Amino acid sequence: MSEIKLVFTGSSGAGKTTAITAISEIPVINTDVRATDLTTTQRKSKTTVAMDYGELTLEDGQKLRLYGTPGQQRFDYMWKILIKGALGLIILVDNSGPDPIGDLARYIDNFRGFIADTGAVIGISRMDISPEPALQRYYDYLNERGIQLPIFPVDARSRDNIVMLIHALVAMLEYG
Ligand SMILES: Nc1nc2c(ncn2[C@@H]2O[C@H](COP(=O)(O)OP(=O)(O)OP(=O)(O)O)[C@@H](O)[C@H]2O)c(=O)[nH]1
Ligand SMILES: [Mg+2]
Repeated sequence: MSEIKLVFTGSSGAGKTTAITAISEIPVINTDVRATDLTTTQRKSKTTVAMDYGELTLEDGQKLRLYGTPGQQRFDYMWKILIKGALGLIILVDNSGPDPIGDLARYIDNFRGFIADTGAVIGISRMDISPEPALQRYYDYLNERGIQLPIFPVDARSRDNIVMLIHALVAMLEYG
């Protein structure tokens, strides 16, 4: 594998655009616009309407093409388009949102075919703002559903955190 397409998905405000911007070695192409929908994006001024795109080359020369989906449900037609040809999925969940476990459930349901066939990792962001629910709640939820996926606490602004998440995913894809 010399070129790998990875997709970041998850709820609005979880940090998909932030994460791709933190690690991309090229200027990120994004489609963020001023948010007009204050109910879903009240904590930030911009939201992704189509996609983010960035690139990262790992130490071993593997080139990663990084795509971010919009988080808002009304742009969910992009999810199917962006997941085509992807080799791995990163689900980001905003721990400070009103229903983070429900958010995770929604993305697992939406991408369940892809997750079953390939691989995914889960990053829980904004835990510094809201430490609850604890990581164990997410593991309990996955266990109830018989799903085994790694979960990491991450700060989407941290390059190291996001690179670690990606290494975990790439290792899963290669050896899993
Ligand atoms: N305090 C804190 N802020 C974070 C953390 N992770 C991300 N953020 C902030 O949360 C916001 C996330 O915004 P975006 O990156 O636009 O989120 P998105 O997932 O792309 O959202 P949509 O495009 O609307 O779906 C940014 O303001 C980040 O700086 C974290 O762990 N802690
Ligand atoms: Mg975004």
